[in-house]
Amino acid sequence: MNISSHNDALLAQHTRRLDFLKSEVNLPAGILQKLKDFQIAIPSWALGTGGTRFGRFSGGGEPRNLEEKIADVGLLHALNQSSGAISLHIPWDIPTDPAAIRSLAAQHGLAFDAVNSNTFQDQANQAHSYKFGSLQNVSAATRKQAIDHNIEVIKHGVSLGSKALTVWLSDGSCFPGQLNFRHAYERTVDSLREIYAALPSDWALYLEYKAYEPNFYSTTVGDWGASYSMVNKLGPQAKTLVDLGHHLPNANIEQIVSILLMEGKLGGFHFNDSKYGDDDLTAGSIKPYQLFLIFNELVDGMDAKGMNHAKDLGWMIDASHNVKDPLEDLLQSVEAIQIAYAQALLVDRAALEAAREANDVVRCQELLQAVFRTDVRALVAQARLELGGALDPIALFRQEKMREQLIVARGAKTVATGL
Ligand code: RM4
Ligand code: MN
Ligand code: MN
Repeated sequence: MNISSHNDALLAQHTRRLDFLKSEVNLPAGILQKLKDFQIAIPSWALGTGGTRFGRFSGGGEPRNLEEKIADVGLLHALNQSSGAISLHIPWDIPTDPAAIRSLAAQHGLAFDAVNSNTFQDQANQAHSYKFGSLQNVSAATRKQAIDHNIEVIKHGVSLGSKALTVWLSDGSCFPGQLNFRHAYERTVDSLREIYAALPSDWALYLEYKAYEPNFYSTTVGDWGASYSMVNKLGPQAKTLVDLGHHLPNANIEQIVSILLMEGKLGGFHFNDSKYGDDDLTAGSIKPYQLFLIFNELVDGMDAKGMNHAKDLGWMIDASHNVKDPLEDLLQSVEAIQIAYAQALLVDRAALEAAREANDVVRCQELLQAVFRTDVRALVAQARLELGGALDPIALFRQEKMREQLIVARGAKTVATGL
């Protein structure tokens, strides 16, 4: 991959854009370093084409195993220098030889982010079915199987150097009357306590919530209130994970984020975007202003607590769909996240606070929207350039015919494990 000749060809145009941005806004000291430090984990299940329940249209050259998934994330990271971690879903991606997998990832400059358990599907040879739930199940044996699976996932994570377990439960009910809500909640908390007890002391447990799907009447961890109350019962290492697609329509996600962060219970993120539900579309593709407002709260809340932006929360993408090249899509998501983060760093917080104290609603909006309407792409590109990445990762991906090369190497009909 010839990054430097690609960058040389674009340098004059890039410099012009960056100079213009610098002439328009005051860049706060350290902003480039913050952008350079900010890494976003890529989910191992997003490297193949995502299907829907109606079909799946493979794009060809999909990774056939964990090694090839790591190579794909390595490719992304080489292009953008901002995708320095991979988040694994077990059992879709079991590391059979952890030492070899670890060293392969290290060769690509990648770390292992949170590991994800899966008790929303039955696996071959599984003794008990999750049809009626896992951690909430009325059967103690089924609950134990699900608990043991989560503990197994922690062990895989430990072998790779991960530091967090993400638990997303599809548990709930499809019809009124099917479930005793209190019993389901209590059983879930009791099961989570057993998983929590198996966490290494430097690990976190992220409990993700989701309003609906695959259950359509109730979800046991259905909103941030349910997750928050549960993680509070578990202990300090348990936190809530916010997946942007998991809310009911029009939910004020930035306010949820702000409160969880203030309470010290925000663990991390699954970035994606949506028009209707858990659509898992490219981050920033539908509601970029919302993404900016979320980052605005994140930066404000993290600074209020003196937190390290890059390290103190888990930043992950959780997107997967069926019409784009997954690698190009992930490059777009990472860039959208960085743009929102960069813009949030540009907000004049003192002026915003003063306007709030003066009840100057108009000025508040002006301050935020002035930043949102500033084109910071050159700044994000500069961070990439300084790290040795490509000025225009998608253009380079296409110029070098990377997908075509993957198809030659892996075949046109490969199907990655995942959704
Ligand atoms: C769920 C949730 C989880 C993800 C699965 C594949 O909707 O977002 O985080 O692991 O999908
Ligand atoms: Mn998710
Ligand atoms: Mn989801």
